[in-house]
Amino acid sequence: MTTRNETLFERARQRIPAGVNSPVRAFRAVGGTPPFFERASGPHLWDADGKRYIDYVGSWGPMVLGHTHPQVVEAVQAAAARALSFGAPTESEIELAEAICRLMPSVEMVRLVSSGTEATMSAIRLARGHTGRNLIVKFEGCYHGHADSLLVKAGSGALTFGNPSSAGVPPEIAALTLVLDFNNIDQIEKTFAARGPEIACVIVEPVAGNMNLVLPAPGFLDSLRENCSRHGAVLILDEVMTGFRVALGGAQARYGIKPDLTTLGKVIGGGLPVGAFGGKREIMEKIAPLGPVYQAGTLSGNPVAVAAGLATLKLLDTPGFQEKISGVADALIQGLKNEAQKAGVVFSAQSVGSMFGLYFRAVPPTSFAEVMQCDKDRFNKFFHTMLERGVYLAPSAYEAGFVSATHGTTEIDATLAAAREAFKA
Ligand code: KE4
Repeated sequence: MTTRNETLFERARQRIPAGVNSPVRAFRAVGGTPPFFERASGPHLWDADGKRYIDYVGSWGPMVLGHTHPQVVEAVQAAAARALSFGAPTESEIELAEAICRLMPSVEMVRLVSSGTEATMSAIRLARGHTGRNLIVKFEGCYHGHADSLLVKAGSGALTFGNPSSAGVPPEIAALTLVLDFNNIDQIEKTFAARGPEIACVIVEPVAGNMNLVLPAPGFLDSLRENCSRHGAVLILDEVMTGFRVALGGAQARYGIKPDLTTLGKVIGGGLPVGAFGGKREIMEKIAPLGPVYQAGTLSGNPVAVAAGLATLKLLDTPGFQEKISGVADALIQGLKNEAQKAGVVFSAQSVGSMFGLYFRAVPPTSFAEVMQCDKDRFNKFFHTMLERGVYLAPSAYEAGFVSATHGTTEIDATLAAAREAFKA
């Protein structure tokens, strides 16, 4: 019998490439038909066939409060009733900028945009404009959105030129991106020693969440900070995913690193399209119309999206919130490790704040190469067994997972019951 999800997927593929508006949603990493969701509430999603899932994707990070939080929905409805968009300044944009600067003191000034990609693309251009240099450094396995300069990977290794990891990226552009190995301090030292004066910026996910979850090794972020300072390069922490998730002040607060620029997204829009880049005043003042680096956006600071973001940040900034949500992620991780051990499955897991990583590998990976050693096929089988049992994990072995403030013992117990079956499958 054809399910409604299958019918919708077939129809979607007629008019939308692979039937989706973002590649990972097509389930090509795990196979099968993606559920088409119709509504969400708290920790739950319901698909077109009326099936309920416990959600550990959370729209890839934004839904930290849980879905359709009443105060966020109310703020959005009130804003929408006043105006959908002005394309002109509003007080609410000032309030969101002030909130970001208060929660992330390294951010002295901030510009709102409409996606994480816009934020990182603009931050890279700003770093190049500020330094007058062209080379940028990123790390293999880190994802910063789909701007040309950032869709680059290489045979990783110090001083390796980037190769396009997407058609349509001119080799001349990719060649300006150096790709190093995440957590490899030696490569950073060597790269800066050889080419420091040419490097405009380093951009890094301070906790990697796009090659599954990989924590920064001791000294890794410090090495980036020291080398950027010594050579006059801009350190950009891409906190689109980690911002307000691994700690209220983001990874920069958790690990005590002061970046020159920070990029944000996801949580600061509460599920609506908001991104941001910000940091040192002397750098941010190079942005148009103050300075020579151009950047713009029709819907930047959109009042309805800003209302969702403001309401979300206000609710996040309450005593005990981070401790509670981190505790739930930890309970999930410990429970899954126990179930895997009882089933004799080679499995590891870890969490940081409300983000978590699951690995079919004996110990959590500390590098891209180790992530590649995880048993992808075993994950895919686990993923589908969990999906059948109403647990929606990220549809890829190379993505992090997220809990929300609405995930409680009921959801964790149900997840572990499903995992008990999935580990045996
Ligand atoms: P967006 O352009 O998708 O809003 O943000 C790009 C981005 C930038 N930086 C980091 C650290 C990110 O994680 C992202 C986007 N993350 C992916 C999830 N792995 C979004 C999901 C998708 O691409 O559909």
